Amino acid sequence: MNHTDLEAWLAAQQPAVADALRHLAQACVKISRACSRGAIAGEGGQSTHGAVGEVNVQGENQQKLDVYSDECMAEALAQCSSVAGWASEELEHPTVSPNHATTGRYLAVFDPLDGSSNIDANISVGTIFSVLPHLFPGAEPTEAAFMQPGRRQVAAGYALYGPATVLVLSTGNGIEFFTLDPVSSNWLHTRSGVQIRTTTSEFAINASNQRFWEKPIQRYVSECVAGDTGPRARNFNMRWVASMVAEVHRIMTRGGVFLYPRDTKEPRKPGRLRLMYEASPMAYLMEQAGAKAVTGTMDLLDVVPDTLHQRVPVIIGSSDEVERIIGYYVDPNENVSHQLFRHRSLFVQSHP
Ligand code: AFP
Repeated sequence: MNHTDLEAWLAAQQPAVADALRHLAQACVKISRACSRGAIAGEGGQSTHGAVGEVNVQGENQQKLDVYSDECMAEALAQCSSVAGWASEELEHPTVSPNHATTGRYLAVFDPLDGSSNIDANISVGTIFSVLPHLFPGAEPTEAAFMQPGRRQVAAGYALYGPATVLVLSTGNGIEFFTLDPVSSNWLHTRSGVQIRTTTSEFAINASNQRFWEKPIQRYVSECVAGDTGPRARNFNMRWVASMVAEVHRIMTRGGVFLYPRDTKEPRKPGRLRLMYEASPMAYLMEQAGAKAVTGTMDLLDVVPDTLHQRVPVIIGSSDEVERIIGYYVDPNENVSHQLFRHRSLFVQSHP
């Protein structure tokens, strides 16, 4: 079968947005190459495999591939005339484009290498990105310029570095899949208009946190685990990759629900995942695929960020299951925090 490529699809998009996506996709090709070379990645004796030996702004152990991936994204975006600035999981503050700060119409936000604790084990990792409008074009973007809810995104996507490298994009008109041809380094268009099944019998959650979960999540998971002996009267399956990109891509291809709810493990943190470069872009893609994305008490795309690295509870996937979980949060007998957290996060966080 002959596939058209990314360029053909970008030609039909708004040119400045297409330019941002083109540069992001180019960075993902370089990251994919480094991931696929594993322990032999790197040049001139400089391996890009293994730990840096330092913690990043999130308080997490940084991998050399985290740093390399961040550099690939920054290098690509610095060349992009439509992007005025960007923010990364790896850096505390946003970067102002050296050449296009006052001319770029868009801002980019990204997690350069999601799931990087998987690298040593050679398990799938990915890159997540989001494109937001620069609301003050002509002025250098400040941190405040990035504080926009996910609903404002003009595009979002991810690259999954798995057995094949896959790029998933949306500019608000549905979901497109591209597969990287490792020989030509071309992104070939492999699926269009992807829709997520509304029903599923598969869920993904880090069950080791069970004792810290809120009541609605306790109920939901215990009912799934009870299977055909419980109120759901059917068996469920559970998955956990520890890489949100891989979890989301599985849901894109065969349905499912992914949960990283707010818990009491570290009460200062309202969730594990970051709003701006993990939850918001994935929520945008989920909605574009006909699925749902919520915190439990509100749509993820309506959460207004307080800070760049803000965390948020995440419940995303097949709409029947997400609707059911929302119902458990609304039920006054189940819910411990609905009134408090209905409108927005009450937390303004400091790092990590
Ligand atoms: P990193 O971006 O720091 O690698 O974190 C990955 C992640 O945020 C997300 O991809 C996973 O769903 C989640 O962490 C896994 O966390 P635990 O398995 O430690 O709960």
